[in-house]
Amino acid sequence: MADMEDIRKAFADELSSSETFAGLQQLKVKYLGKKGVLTSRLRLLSTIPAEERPAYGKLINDLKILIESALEEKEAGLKKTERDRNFALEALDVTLPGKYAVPGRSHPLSRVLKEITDIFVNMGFDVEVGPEVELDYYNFEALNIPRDHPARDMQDTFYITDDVIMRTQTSPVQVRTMEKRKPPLKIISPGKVYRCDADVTHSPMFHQVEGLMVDTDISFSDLKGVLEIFVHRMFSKDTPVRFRPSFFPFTEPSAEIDIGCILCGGSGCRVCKGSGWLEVLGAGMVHPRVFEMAGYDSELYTGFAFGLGVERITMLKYAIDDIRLFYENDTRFLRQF
Ligand code: 2NM
Repeated sequence: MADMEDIRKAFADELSSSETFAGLQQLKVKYLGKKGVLTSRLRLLSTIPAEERPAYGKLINDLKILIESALEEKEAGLKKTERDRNFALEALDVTLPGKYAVPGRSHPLSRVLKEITDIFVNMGFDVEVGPEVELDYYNFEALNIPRDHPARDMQDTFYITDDVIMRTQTSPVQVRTMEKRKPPLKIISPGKVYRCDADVTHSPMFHQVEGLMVDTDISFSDLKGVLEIFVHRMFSKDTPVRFRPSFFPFTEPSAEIDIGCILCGGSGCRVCKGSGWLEVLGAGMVHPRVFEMAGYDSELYTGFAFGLGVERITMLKYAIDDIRLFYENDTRFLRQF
């Protein structure tokens, strides 16, 4: 009987140092299992005098019940500890600020290019594109630009080989289009162009939109009407427009188109250099030699062409004073549009 008390003490010690479910399982097997401490004691009952058996049996049974409930209690405690730890790990602080994904937006040049394209597409122009690495023939020769023209200088043009260059304008696309399509033709060609030049208003790569309209009776009035509509839709309905005589090798006559300064309203400022006018487009009636080289009969067809710089229009429209801001991808600049 004294033995029972030793067993209880041994169990209590082992239980208090057992902190895992596996440890509890081992204790259960050790004390209550088929070959466990208590089970073997029960088997010994038959070897003791019959009158002592009930009392000894009761002692074993009471200890068995005590061990069972102690194990259950400890297991419940372990479960609670584990659950509390998991709750703490999974805790969600609903008062924390949310994580924002800053939405993307189009680049100001992309937006203005789309506005320009939409205006001409609404007037019935098709969009044509072509290579940025271009033959000297399409970029200069076919546009009536003479061999000694300053634009052909190595200083101004990126040469790949003697007769392959980075295009300096998108007009080669117009020539390529004339070679594959017959009039009537109404096209614009937007895209990247390259010139060896860099300062606050010039970038070695920039964007242009050039336009061309050809048919049997296209006149300078058509050019004026189309470009006036463009200016009024691009800027505002009451923007003044003026056509000034100019010169380009590929057009005759040629003109430069100014709009009333949108920054000072025409009174004169730093941007319009006091003149009250801003130059926004170059244009003219396509030179007969350009038509002939492209395979169009210059006796039958007439047409006008024009060109504009997307960066320049965007800088004027949003009063941006440094062209490099467009290419730096600084979101403090880009998120303002
Ligand atoms: C300009 C100004 C004037 C132009 C001419 C042609 C072509 F191919 F038809 F001859 N395309 N673009 C042109 C005319 C471009 O840019 C300032």
